[in-house]
Amino acid sequence: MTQTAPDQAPIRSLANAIRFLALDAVQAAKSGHPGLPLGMADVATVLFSRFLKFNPAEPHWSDRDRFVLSAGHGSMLLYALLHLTGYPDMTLDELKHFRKVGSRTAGHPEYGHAPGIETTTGPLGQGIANAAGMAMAERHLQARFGSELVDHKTYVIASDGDLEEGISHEAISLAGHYQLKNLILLWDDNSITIDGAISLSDSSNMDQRFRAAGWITDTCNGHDAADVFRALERAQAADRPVMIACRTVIGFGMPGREGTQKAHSDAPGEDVVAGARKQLSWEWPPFVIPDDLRGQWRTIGKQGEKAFADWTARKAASGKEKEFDDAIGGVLPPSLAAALVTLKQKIVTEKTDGATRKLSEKALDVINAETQLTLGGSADLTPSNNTKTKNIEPITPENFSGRYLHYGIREHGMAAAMNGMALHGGIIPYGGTFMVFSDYCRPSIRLAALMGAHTIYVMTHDSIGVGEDGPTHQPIEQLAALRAIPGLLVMRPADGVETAECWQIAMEARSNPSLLALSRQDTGLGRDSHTPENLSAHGAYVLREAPGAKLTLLATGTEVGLALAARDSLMKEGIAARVVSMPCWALFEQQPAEYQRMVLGTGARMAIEAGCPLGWDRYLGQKGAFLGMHGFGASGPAKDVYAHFGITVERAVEMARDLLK
Ligand SMILES: Cc1ncc(C[n+]2csc(CCOP(=O)(O)OP(=O)(O)O)c2C)c(N)n1
Ligand SMILES: [Mg+2]
Repeated sequence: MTQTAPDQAPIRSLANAIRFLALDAVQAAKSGHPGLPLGMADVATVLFSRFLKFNPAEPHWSDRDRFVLSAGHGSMLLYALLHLTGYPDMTLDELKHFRKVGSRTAGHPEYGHAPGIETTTGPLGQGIANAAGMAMAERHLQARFGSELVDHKTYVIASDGDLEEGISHEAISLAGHYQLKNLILLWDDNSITIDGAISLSDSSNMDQRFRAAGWITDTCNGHDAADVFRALERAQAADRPVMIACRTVIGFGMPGREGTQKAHSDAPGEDVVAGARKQLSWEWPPFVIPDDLRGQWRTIGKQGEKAFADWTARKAASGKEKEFDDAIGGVLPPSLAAALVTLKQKIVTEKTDGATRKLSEKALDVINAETQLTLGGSADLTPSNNTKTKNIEPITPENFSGRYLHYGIREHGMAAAMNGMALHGGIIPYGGTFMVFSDYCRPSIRLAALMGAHTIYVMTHDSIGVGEDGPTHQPIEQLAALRAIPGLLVMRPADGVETAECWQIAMEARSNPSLLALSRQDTGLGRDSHTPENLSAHGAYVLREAPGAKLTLLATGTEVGLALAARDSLMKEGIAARVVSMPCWALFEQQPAEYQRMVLGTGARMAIEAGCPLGWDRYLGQKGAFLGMHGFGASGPAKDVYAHFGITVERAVEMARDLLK
C-alpha cells in the first residue's frame, strides 16, 4: 500500500486537538505532565492516522498493532488519542476527571482501566521491554498460526528517561538480537529531563547505541508531518527493529515553557494555557473540540474496520479458528489438570524425591506437552533453573516457532518482556533465574501484580541451601519482600507433589502472577499418600496431624522435611507435635477463618524457614518461636551452612522444648 505524505496543516490541527485536551485536563487536575503530549502530538497523529492498525469498536482484536506509551507520565497523550478515535470507555468526562480517584484516567496509564491502555507504564523503561515482549509474542504466534491471522507491529514511544534507565539496554539488545522487525520505537528526542538539559547527565550517541545492538535507526523532525511519515513508512518493511529519533520541542506551544524543563510537569496556569491557545491559534474553550476535527478523528478511528472485518473472515475460513481463539483466550486443555494429578500419583508411588527445581522440570514436562501456551525461558541459567524441557525448542532469530527463550543475563528485561507477552495474549510466559536475583526483576514483578498479568517466575536456589556460592547468592529477605507484593502468589513447595500442585495453581491463576521458590538441594518426601485434591491451593494444610498436639510446626519448602524430622524426635519424647506445610501465604489468607484456625492449631507454634523472620509473627501468636535466618548467609556446603546457622533438627527440637516449658 503506497500512501502519499500528509500535508502539514491538517496534521497540525488534529494534533492540536490532542494538545488542548492534554493541557485542559492537566490544568483541571492542577497536576500532570503536559510536556510530552504537546511535544509528541504531531508524531502520534501521523502514527494513528496513517499507520496504526486498530479498531476502537473491537479494542481486544488480537491482530491489532500495539501502542505502548513507555513514558507513562505523558498519559494524557494516550487518553486524548483514545478519546478522539472513539474508544467508548474514554469519554470526555473521563478526561475531565484526569487524575481523580475512580476515573479511568489515572496519573499514569493503568492496564485494565480502559481498553486501549495496553500496559501499565510510568516506571521509566518498563514499556520498552514490555513492547519487546509483545513483539516477541507476535513473532511466535505468527510462526504458529501464520501471517493471515497474526501480522502486526508494536510501536513504543520512549522518552530520554526511558532510554537512560538500565532496563532499556536489556530490552534493546534483546530485541536487536532476535531481530524483532515488527518493533518500532519512537524516541521523544527533546533533550530535556526534569533536572534540565539531557547534557547534564547523558552524552550517549543514541543512534550508535541502537545500531550497535542490531537496530535500524532513523531521525525525523517530530513536528514535520511529512518527515515523520517518511520515517514511519520506511520502518514498515524493515528486517530488524527500528528506532526513530523524533526531534521534538517539549511542551510545544506553551509560551515561556516550551523547550525547557518547566514544560515537563505541573499545571501551566491559566495564563500559559491562554498563551498556548493564542500561539497555536486554538480558539475553543476548555475541552471543546470543533465538530469537523472531531469528525476527522472519528474517521481515523474507523479506518481499521475493514482490516478487522477481513481478518475476521480470514480467521473463520482458516480452519483453525477454535484453536486460535482458545490460544488467545488462554484456555487450558482440561487434560492438563488430570495429567498433573497422574504425575502426583506417580511421585507418591515411586517415592520420587530430589531438589524441587528438578521436580519442577517434571511438572513442566507434563505442562509443556499438554498445552502450547507456555513459552519458557531463563536469564542464562537454564541448566540450573531446569526450565527447558526436552519437548520444547529454543526460539532463534531465524525461527520463532520454538517455545523457549534464551533471555541472556537480563533478568529485569526478561521479567518486563514476560509482562508484554502475557498482555499480548496467546502465551503464558514463564522465566527463571536464581531467587536472589528476583530483586533484579522486582519492578516488573510488581507491575505484573498491579496489572494482574499471568506470568510465572521460576526462582530456584531459594535459600542458604545454595551452599558454596555464598551470601551473595543466598536469598534471605527475598521471600518476605516478594510476599509483600499484593496479588503475587509466592509458592514454596516442599516436595514433588506440592511442586506439581503449585505449577497447576500458577497455570490456572489467570489474573495473578505466580512465583515458585524452588530448592537447589534435595528435599525429602512430604506427602506419603496420594490425594487428587490440590492441597497446596489452600495455601497451608496439615501435613501430619498429632492427636492432642501441644505444638504446631509451620514450615515451607525444604524446611518441611526438617519439621517432619523434628516432629518424629518430639513424638518419641512424648511431645505431640503437628506439621503444617505452608506453600503459599497469599492463598492461605484467602481461606475461611475457621479453616485458618484449624490449620494453625490451638497450641504453641514454631515456624521454620531458611529466610528472615519478617512476616512470620502474624502466624506465631502469643506463644511462638521462629527458626530461620537473622542475617546474611555464608559460603560452604549446604549442610554445613544450615548447621552453621543452627537450622537443624536438633535445634528445632530444643527450641520446641523451650517453647513448651
Ligand atoms: C524509574 C523511574 N524513575 C524516575 C521517574 C520519575 N520521572 C518521571 S519523568 C522523568 C524524566 C523526565 O525526562 P524524560 O524522560 O526525557 O521525559 P520528558 O520530560 O522529556 O517528557 C523522571 C525522572 C519515573 N517515572 N520512573
Ligand atoms: Mg525528555
